[in-house]
Formats: sequence, structure tokens, C-alpha cells
Amino acid sequence: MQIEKNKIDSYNDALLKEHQRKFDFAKAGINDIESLLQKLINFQVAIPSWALGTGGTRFARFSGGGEPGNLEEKIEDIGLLHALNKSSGAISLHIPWDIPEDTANIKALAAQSGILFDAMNSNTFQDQQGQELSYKFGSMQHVNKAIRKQAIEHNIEVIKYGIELGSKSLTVWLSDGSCFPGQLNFRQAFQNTLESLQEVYAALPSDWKMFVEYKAYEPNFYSTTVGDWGQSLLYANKLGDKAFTLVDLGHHLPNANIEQIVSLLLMEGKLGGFHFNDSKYGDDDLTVGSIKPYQLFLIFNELIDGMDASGMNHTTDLGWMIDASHNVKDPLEDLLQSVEAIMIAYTQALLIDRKKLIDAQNNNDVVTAQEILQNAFRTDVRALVAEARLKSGGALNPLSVYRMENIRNELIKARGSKTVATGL
Ligand code: PSV
Ligand code: MN
Repeated sequence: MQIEKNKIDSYNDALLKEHQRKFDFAKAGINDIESLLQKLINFQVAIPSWALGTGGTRFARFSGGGEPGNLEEKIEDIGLLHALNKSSGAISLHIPWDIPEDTANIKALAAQSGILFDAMNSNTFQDQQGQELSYKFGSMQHVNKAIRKQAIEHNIEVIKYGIELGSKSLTVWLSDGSCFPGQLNFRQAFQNTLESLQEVYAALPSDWKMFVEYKAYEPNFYSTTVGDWGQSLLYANKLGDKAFTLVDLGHHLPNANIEQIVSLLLMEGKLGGFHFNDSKYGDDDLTVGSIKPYQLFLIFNELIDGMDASGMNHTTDLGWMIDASHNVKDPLEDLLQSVEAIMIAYTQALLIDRKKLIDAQNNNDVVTAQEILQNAFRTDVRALVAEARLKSGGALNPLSVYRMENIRNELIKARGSKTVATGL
């Protein structure tokens, strides 16, 4: 299913007068509005191939109907999102959940909707049907060399799919760790993991990056072998210039200062990618910005500050991806909300008066520093984000077009109510 441009235009026409009023108000006082809008137009967030179906919890999964039954349909769904918001022009594939059977065809299909292939994700945290050796006690950390080899070979296979599709990065998230004290020798687990990652690293093409994703706990509850940013950075530093740390917002212990982590990783030139989601308790995988929007804004503040300090391109120099999924919403509506939350936080952070902030910091003027941040955070930037979408041919209000066009019903009509997308 596709949504025609003229339909989007006619929905926009009905909203145009009201939008113009809000946009005129929002742009007043912004020095270089054109360059700000261009940054928003350029910014793209990759959609994970596993978030297009209704997510499950460990207790149940309630499929919503019309879920994509194969990779082609997943690309179709992302094409719909991208047509509406013009900020979802990339897909991140998880292998083997989404093995491209015919890469040339998949590539062509994605290109038709303006979708690029972002980071490839390997999976050695589950046993797949027909798999020879089990990952029950880990993969790259495993005491058995044959199991480590199987995990290495899987990652190399994922790189091969990625090369065919035009991806430029591999994200490795390992669930390896232990559930009980004494189960693992920490140093041996680290060493085995490092050596395994080194073999995968050696198979990376010269223009590729490897992202080492950390997570504090789950599924292991006593130790995780890539458990925090310090451990991930150790691996990345030992691996070499093409290896970076990936920050997933849900992968920290409660109340961690993620913005500070981001700042220091950027300072070290070792932040590679980002998985956006939100959470109240743990790795809850909730819609971006639904629980802690101020934290998201503070993270974007550090991202912009750190990227600008080292002359990085906001759009292309880090891998931006959503990693969220849950039980209760239409996944496409949820993704539209997540992308919107990211665009809002990015825009607000772009509005921060950095010169004044530095002055306040240098004068220990804590109150002014806080005022500067909160003034930006409390600015309603939705009309700026909408204007950028309008300029790039998207919908002023993507969610309402999605509903008015009854897209979910159309997908159910085309695919049936019983399809279940691959993923968690
Ligand atoms: C693990 O919790 C994670 O964040 C990793 O990025 C996985 O690839 C993804 O979620 C899906 O399980
Ligand atoms: Mn993740």
C-alpha cells in the first residue's frame, strides 16, 4: 500500500492557514531559520525491522492485525511512515529475523520509497531452528570454542547481507553474561568476547563501522559481559578505529546520567550509534519521549554540543535508530510518535543559545544556565518540525493522515488479521 502525494497535499491544504500562523510565531526570534529547517529536513531516523509488528512482553503478545508478514511488507510499512513524516528514510535489519532472500529486489523496493539500509543487527541471543549449538550459556563469551566460532560466523554472514544491501555498519548486542555468582570467570568471559569480536572486526569492509551495544541486565541478572559504557568502550578501544559504542536509552541502571555518558563518548570520538526508546523502570521499550522528554532533550543538547565540537555531521556521522516495541499501540502510530518526539527534542536542542550557556558556565551562574536550557525545552517547536516536513513533501500532521486514511484497516484488508511479524 502507498499513500499518494496529492492526498497528503490535500490534507495539508486544510491545515495550512492554521499552520502558517503557528509557524510565523515559532520562527520569530530564530536567527537563521532556513539553516535550522535544513537540519531538520536532513535528519533521518532508522526504523528497526522488528518494531513493525505488535511487540510482546515475556507474558503475551497481542497481534494487532495487518502486520507485515515478510521483509517486503516491512519495507512497505516504512515507506508509508516515510511518505508521511519524511524523517524515517532508513531501515535497520535484524538477522535472521529478516533475511533478505532476494537482495537486489529488496534494495530496489527500498529505493522506490527513498529508504536506505542502516546498521545490520546480528542475533546470538536466541537459538534458531536447526541451529547446531546452543547459546544458553552465551555466545562470544562461551567456554566452548565451537560455540564462539558459530557466533562469529553468524556475524560475518550478517556483514555479507549488509554489503549486498549497501549498509555500512554492524551492531552487535550480546546477551552474554551470568545469572549467578560463580557461574562465570569475568576475565575469561571478557577475553573470549574480545577475541570473538576481533574476528568479526577483521571481516568488516574498510568503510564499515562496528557498534558495540551495552546493556546493564536482562536476560542475565547477575553479570553482563558488555554491561555498561565503560565495558563497551574497552572493547571498542581494543578493537580499533572502526569500532564504537552504541547507546540504547533503555540499557542503563536506574537514574544513570545518560547525557554525561554521551558527552564523554563523543569527546573520545567513540560514540557510534543510538537506540531511542523510553522507560520508567528498566528496558521498557516505550515510545520515545513518552516518559522522560526532558532527559531526551538534555541528551540532544550533549549530542549537538559534542558533534559540533568535533565538526561532525548531525545526520550522517552517528547511526540514529528507534529500538522500541510494545503491546498496546498500533506499531506504525507508535513509530510516528517516536520519530516526532526525536525531531522535537532535536529542534529544541538546536535552539539553545550556546554562547550564553558557556558564559553562564564560566561565571558559575547556575540559575542562568538552567534558564537557558529550560527556555529551549519549554519552547513549542512543533510548527518548526511541521514546516520542515511540509517543505520535504510530508504531512503537516502524519498521525491524523494515518488515521483519516484508515491505513491500519487497509493493511488488515490486504494482509489479513492474523499475520504476525517476525521480531521479539
Ligand atoms: C536488546 O535489548 C536490544 O536493545 C538490542 O538492540 C537488540 O538488537 C534489540 O533490543 C532487539 O532485541
Ligand atoms: Mn537496542
